[in-house]
Amino acid sequence: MLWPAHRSHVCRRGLRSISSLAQAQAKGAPVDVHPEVQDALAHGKPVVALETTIVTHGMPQPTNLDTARAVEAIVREQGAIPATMGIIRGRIKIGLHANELEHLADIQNNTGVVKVSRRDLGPALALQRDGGTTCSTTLMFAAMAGIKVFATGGLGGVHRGGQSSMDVSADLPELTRCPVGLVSAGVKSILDIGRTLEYLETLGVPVVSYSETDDFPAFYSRKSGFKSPWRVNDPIAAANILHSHHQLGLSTGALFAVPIPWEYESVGLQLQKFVEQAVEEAEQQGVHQWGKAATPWLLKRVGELTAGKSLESNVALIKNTARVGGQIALEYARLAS
Ligand code: PSU
Ligand code: MN
Repeated sequence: MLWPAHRSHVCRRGLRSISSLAQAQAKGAPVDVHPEVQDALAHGKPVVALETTIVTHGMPQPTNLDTARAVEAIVREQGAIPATMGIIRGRIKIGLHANELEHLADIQNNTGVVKVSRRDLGPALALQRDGGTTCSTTLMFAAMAGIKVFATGGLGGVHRGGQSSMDVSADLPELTRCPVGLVSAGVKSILDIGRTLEYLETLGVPVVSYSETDDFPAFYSRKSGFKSPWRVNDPIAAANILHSHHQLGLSTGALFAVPIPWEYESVGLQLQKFVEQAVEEAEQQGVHQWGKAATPWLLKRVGELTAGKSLESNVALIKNTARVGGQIALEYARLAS
């Protein structure tokens, strides 16, 4: 029996991640869209969403701000408009002004700035906090605005021991609710990469290596030892995958895993033993009790142990994902027009 139209509507509403921008704004939600982003969305121009937890909690100063600006510039060079997300005094910003980005980059050493994932959103807005958006909230704001591509360094995942600690990033289920292509250099080997891929399969999220091989990359290095179920190697094919989701009304996004450029591969292999050391130290110190502080601590510790080498690789891989993200956004805009 066919479901009455209103039933399927209710059903879809139940699954939806977040209101559309127009609906949220009609209810007076504190959301501001950068005029340049607004113009691009209104005219079907390509837009790439960017996150800010990497700015507020993922990288030290001044590399955090330098990288955020460089990544915006790379997106522009591809012909797309960057929409760097953030929360400023309890307002969602879809596209930060230059001074707002500087503000978020500046306050990371103070206590004021919060790492905001889905569960933190209501409190951060109501209490008028400043916040960096994780992949989960960046996906939500992209979906809200109708942005189809999001570029970042590393997606969160299942932490080592996550099968008992249940420390699984809110980034993963968010990919089931936001029809957005997330372009990252895979997930970091501070995580349990195998279980992260298993979980994405359970959630029904396609994982696609953006590469000449189907190796799933491990952030600092091009291979994790695991394979992606799918592989593409050009922006048109990637955009077609997103377009298929759109045509079917699928609520799921897709993960495009772009390996770090070749010249960083040998450094990446050297970094691996320090990643293992940081994970061991975290376990000894009781990482499970730290909640959302676990990932920033691990990133910082790997940076210290590698005397900044990991940071150089991190900057290189995010510039690379921004380039690919810009190209995919361009092709998607052509398909959708
Ligand atoms: N991985 C990185 N750098 C980062 C992050 C992940 O290599 O800065 C950030 C991203 O914003 C990601 C978040 O969404 O950490 C995941 O945190 P958690 O593991 O607490 O869910
Ligand atoms: Mn966690």
